[in-house]
Amino acid sequence: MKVTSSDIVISAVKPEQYPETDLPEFALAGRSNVGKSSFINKMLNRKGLARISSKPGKTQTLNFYLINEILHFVDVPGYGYAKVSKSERAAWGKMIETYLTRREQLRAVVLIVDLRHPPTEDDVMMYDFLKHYEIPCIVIATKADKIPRGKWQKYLKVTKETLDLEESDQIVLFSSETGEGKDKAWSIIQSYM
Ligand SMILES: Nc1nc2c(ncn2[C@@H]2O[C@H](COP(=O)(O)OP(=O)(O)OP(=O)(O)O)[C@@H](O)[C@H]2O)c(=O)[nH]1
Ligand SMILES: [Mg+2]
Repeated sequence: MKVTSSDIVISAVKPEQYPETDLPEFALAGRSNVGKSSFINKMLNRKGLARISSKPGKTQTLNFYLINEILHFVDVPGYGYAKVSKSERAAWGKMIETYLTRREQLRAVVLIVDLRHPPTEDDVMMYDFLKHYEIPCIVIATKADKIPRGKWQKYLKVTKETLDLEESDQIVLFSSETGEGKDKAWSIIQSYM
């Protein structure tokens, strides 16, 4: 897809703040610091639209991005960041669960994992959560630029096996540095619109 316009619409923490439209929506889920915001920026050809940080926990709210006036990306705070209190973690869980289970226009979750490492327990839990609620899932294995091309398939296999990925779920090798996988990711997203 050729992105001609993109902008942040709102940072929301509760359903009353979600944009009132029925545009198709795609939420980004993944471990803190895995590269969700970088994925958004690469897909939109925007360097600094979604905030990126070397410190985990940068994204704290549900950030809605309107693209070409026809769809939304929703940047979601990452999970698995150790320096978070129990009560903060519970609040996070409630916010995400409310959004994922109630948002009717949610077409698919883009689950971002790090190609370099097997998916974590939290990644597997998130994948199983999506399966349980029958929310379609697109897996993005990012940071591929950190692995030699000749080893990509080997690492991808570990990712698939650790998640116990279902046949119907697509997986894309991606890099926010090089743009690897960008066209494929867009075409899968469009197939859910
Ligand atoms: N080499 C490389 N680095 C990446 C890639 N994607 C993200 N990074 C780096 O990983 C770090 C975290 O990226 P973010 O996009 O902020 O991660 P996030 O998942 O949004 O993090 P939170 O908002 O904290 O949950 C940054 O230093 C990025 O530059 C990639 O494809 N390749
Ligand atoms: Mg982020």
